[in-house]
Amino acid sequence: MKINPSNVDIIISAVSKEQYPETGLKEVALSGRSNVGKSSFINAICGRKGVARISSKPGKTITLNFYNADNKFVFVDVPGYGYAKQSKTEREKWGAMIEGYLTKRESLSCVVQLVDLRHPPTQDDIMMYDFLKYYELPVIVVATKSDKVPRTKIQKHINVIKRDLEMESEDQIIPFSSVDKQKLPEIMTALENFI
Ligand SMILES: Nc1nc2c(ncn2[C@@H]2O[C@H](COP(=O)(O)OP(=O)(O)OP(=O)(O)O)[C@@H](O)[C@H]2O)c(=O)[nH]1
Ligand SMILES: [Mg+2]
Repeated sequence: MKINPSNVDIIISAVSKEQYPETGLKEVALSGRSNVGKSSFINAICGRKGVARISSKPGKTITLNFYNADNKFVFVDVPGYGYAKQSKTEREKWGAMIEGYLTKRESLSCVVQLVDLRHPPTQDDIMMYDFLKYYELPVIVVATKSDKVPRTKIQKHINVIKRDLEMESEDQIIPFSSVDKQKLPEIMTALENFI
């Protein structure tokens, strides 16, 4: 699968379910804590720098952003969790929106769960992974910012993430860097299984 960068665009920033677009395409949702690199991942995969907005302030994204990836599938940028400065009301609003989308969306075909390769998963990461597995959603775990980890240590960090998430053997984990994009072919192959 090849994505033509000039055929990638935002469809809508949705604030409610009535606004979710009906494209007839399958959807791939990005989940992960705030600042882990979800928007950068979309830009890297689509080959277009500015298509998904990269937050200068974490926690800024409070909408579900739908991106048409060259009519092959739709990326859904989900607002990040675990942002400390969010109020309780904001967290509740976030929870209702995400839960509704992830559990009821028929066109959703898989979730890319992003975790930071540099650190062990947080409690929120573990909860999110368990939530996705509870709802039997196919998950690809992508460990971001691999350019910040020495090559010889990458496998060790991957093993920690696998262990702490208690990852199911059928789920794939791929280290990735939106800066060097070295593992782009592996990511595309993993996505192809679901679209
Ligand atoms: N070195 C490095 N930095 C990255 C990588 N991916 C993202 N970043 C940086 O991490 C910061 C956050 O990236 P975003 O893509 O905005 O993260 P996000 O998960 O979309 O954040 P929210 O929208 O707030 O949930 C930015 O400064 C990015 O430039 C990566 O692979 N390597
Ligand atoms: Mg973002």
